[in-house]
Amino acid sequence: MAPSTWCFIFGLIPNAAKAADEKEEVLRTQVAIIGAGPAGMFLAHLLRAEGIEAVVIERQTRDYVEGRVRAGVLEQITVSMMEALGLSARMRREGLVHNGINIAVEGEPFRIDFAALTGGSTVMVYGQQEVMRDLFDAAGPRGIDIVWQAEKVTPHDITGDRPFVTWQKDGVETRLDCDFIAGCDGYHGVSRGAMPSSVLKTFERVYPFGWLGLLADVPPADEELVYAKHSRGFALASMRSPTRSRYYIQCSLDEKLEDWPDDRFWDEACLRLGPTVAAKVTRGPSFEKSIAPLRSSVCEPMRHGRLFLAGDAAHIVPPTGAKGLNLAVSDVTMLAEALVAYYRTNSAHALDGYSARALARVWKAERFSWWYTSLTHLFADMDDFSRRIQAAELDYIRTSPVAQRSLAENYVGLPLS
Ligand code: RFL
Ligand code: PHB
Repeated sequence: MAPSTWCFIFGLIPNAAKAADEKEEVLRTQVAIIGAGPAGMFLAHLLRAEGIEAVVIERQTRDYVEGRVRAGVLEQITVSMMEALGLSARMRREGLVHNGINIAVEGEPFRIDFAALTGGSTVMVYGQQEVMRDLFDAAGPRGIDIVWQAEKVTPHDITGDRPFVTWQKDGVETRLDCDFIAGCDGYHGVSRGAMPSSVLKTFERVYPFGWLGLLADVPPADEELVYAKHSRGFALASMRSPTRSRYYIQCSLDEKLEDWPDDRFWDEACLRLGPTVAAKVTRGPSFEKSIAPLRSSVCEPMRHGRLFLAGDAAHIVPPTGAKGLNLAVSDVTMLAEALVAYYRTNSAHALDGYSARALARVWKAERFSWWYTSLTHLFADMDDFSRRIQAAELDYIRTSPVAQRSLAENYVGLPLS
């Protein structure tokens, strides 16, 4: 690891107790951040901007993290965060500001006008891959330390005064002493599991279907996203740029990618989007195809001792509401504020309030994502009554500005309170 990478380290103490052939180094920082996804990297930038030392420890390579095709829609708070951190130049050039979305019900589209319904709020279509590239590109010049390909990353002594994180890399075991640990390691990370089961409570809904997604270098069907509720299942026409489209269709969980050649995917997506939208769909060869399961999950509390969880490590939403990345941003905004207050005033008051404050916003996004999923997907156990209720609710949204306003307010993102 380059010496400059470790500009924040107070001490490098070889451990004499280890056997001669076992190497160990001991380092120190203020905040150890586990995971270099959106939560970990936004937190690292926020702390760096306030002069707080942090080290990010990531299990994968930069290429792997940057290559994952995930979120596409940024709420206003995420756009503002990119701006406040001085990371918005490319987003402003290449991102697409969207004033609304379309919802197609059994092939008939109608529009939700966010700007008109919310007093001017919009969302930004700018892929998570682009956000990660901007965060990583600026990390080096700003002196943000990232350890890539760290194995066996483990948080220790989280309820004591001196927590630390250990990992292995290139045959060297490293111990990072710190004041706090931020668990930003996603749904499959180690941080949540470090909290005792007697403390942690998980609330969960697993949906009996997934999303089959496709990326292709073809122009989008519409200037805005089209969410489709169809008796064959949900579909979504999204985009990454004026020349790159992202489509999804609801699928069963045991679906196999090899059973979905491009032609079959395009036929099914067009059927569900309906004739008006299908007439504008440009088909083309896919260069990425994947299936994602859908889940709603929240763990409480989001803090135990000196370990703080943020982003997918603490909660998962189904992608229907486009909230996952944005929730990671709101969590770390609150966590960074609390850490700054601690280091400035020596008061733990804001840190003590972090979990409750973050969860209040998380649960509202969970509610919206669950509701929007229930509204637009086909559930195998739906009886005729449920189908009629779903149709009535969609018609209510189509015809009521009051109902549209609530959808719009939640989609563009609730304020941080
Ligand atoms: P991440 O992105 O999972 O990053 C966690 C990082 O931690 C690393 N890690 C470890 N590092 C060290 N040691 C360990 N033991 C580790 N275990 C894991 C991982 O390698 C990874 O780099 O979590 P984070 O930062 O909380 O960010 C969450 C978002 O990535 C996620 O919520 C969004 O992608 C969700 N999402 C969407 N969110 C939106 O806001 N808008 C959208 O339009 C949107 N669309 C989507 C989505 C997610 C999707 N999928 C595939 C789940 C569409 C899809 C299809
Ligand atoms: C995407 O473009 O990947 C996307 C957009 C909106 C969603 C989910 C995913 O609700």
